[in-house]
Amino acid sequence: MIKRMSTLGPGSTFLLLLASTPSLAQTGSLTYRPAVEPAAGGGSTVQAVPIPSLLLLPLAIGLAVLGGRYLRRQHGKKLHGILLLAIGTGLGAISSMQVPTAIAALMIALSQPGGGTVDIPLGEASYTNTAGVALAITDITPPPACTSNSPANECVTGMPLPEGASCHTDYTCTLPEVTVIKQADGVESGSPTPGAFTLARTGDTTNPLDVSFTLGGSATGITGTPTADLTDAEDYAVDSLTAVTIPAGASSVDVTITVLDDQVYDPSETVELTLTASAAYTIGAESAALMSISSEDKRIFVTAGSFNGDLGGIAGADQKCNEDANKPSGGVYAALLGGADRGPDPAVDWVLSAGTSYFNATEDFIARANTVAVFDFPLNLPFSTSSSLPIEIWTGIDIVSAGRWAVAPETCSSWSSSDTALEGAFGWSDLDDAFSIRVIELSCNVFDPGLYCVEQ
Ligand SMILES: [Ca+2]
Ligand SMILES: [Ca+2]
Ligand SMILES: [Ca+2]
Repeated sequence: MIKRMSTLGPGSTFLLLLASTPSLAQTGSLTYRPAVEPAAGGGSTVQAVPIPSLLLLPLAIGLAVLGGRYLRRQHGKKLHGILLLAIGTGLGAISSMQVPTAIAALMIALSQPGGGTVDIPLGEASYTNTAGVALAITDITPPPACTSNSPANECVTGMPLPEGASCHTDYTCTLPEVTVIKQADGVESGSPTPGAFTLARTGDTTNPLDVSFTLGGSATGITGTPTADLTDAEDYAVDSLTAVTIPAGASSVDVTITVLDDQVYDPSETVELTLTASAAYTIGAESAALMSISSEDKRIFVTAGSFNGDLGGIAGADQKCNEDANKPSGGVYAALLGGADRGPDPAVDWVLSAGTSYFNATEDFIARANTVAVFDFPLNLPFSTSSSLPIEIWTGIDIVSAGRWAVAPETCSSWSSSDTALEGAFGWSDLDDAFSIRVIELSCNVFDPGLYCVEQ
């Protein structure tokens, strides 16, 4: 019987091709070098490796055919024929039982006489010294996060491997499981608050792990530098729209959603991160996460209706706003008025909010309220550019100084009187300077001013 493999058969060539095919899964490595001369009296004996069962199959067929021919010859030696047929059939049976095992194990040749390194794949593998010289294994690096199943004749560091000898590895690995959660929502404002997703993995952290994803939701992300005038398609910046690497030594990584402060009316948008499948990991139950990007975007419109100074008080003015034909759909509105129970300084039931961006009825940017919740001038756009809407607007506001507003003395008795002897302060809606809030006063019986209505 052949005790050691001296050459590799045709079936082995096929298996070696498999072994050299790049694998998506993780691998370890086996390093070998020429063996040093064993010390006198030393040197261990390596167990002979049985001929691989794959090689038994052609041998069995050959013997069986030969046996058959003997039997067919009239003058043939029947005993020889029967013996050969029986041996061939027996080997064939053994071979067929062992073939699945043989195919399951990858066969890897250690073919470099000067030494080298080969991959250790997952599952079973055998390594055969085909270098023509005695070898020794100098290093075994298992595939990360894998457990050895301790096969017979396992390859170990320091093991001598005489010419033709083989050893084996068998590793079982568990793929990491990746999940995603929302860490924080984003807020668009003068000083935007970034949002974040956290992607986490289970298991070994020796190596970095590339994780793929898609970003959806109503908000639109960009990489790189945003344009100067941010468009509706530039809601946030992110390092990559498709992937992130969990670094070596870390079990999680954050994907930061850097909210961009635009002048686009987009009061509430969403970002959804969905994990994408990979051969390098499995995806856990938390496979997607949803983030909101809230913004302080609000609208201001000029009423289609026009009124004298008796608005029914502040509450009546608010009601006129919410019932007005020019009110955009959605939202609750309050009248921008100074009165006995509404004003900017001190803030009493004040309708503007510091840092909030305001947009007109067609969602064009008017201005951002400053830190004391009033507007600096000039505005980006007047409150109204429509000639069909009232130009004069009741306000009851004084511009005390730049950036500081107060309730004017003229408020038509806090907007409850149309007495011709009383007056109300007003502004012009088609101007972008301080006159948009305060020009002079009108008698309270004048009936054609409108109102500024602010979304709350
Ligand atoms: Ca957008
Ligand atoms: Ca936006
Ligand atoms: Ca916005």
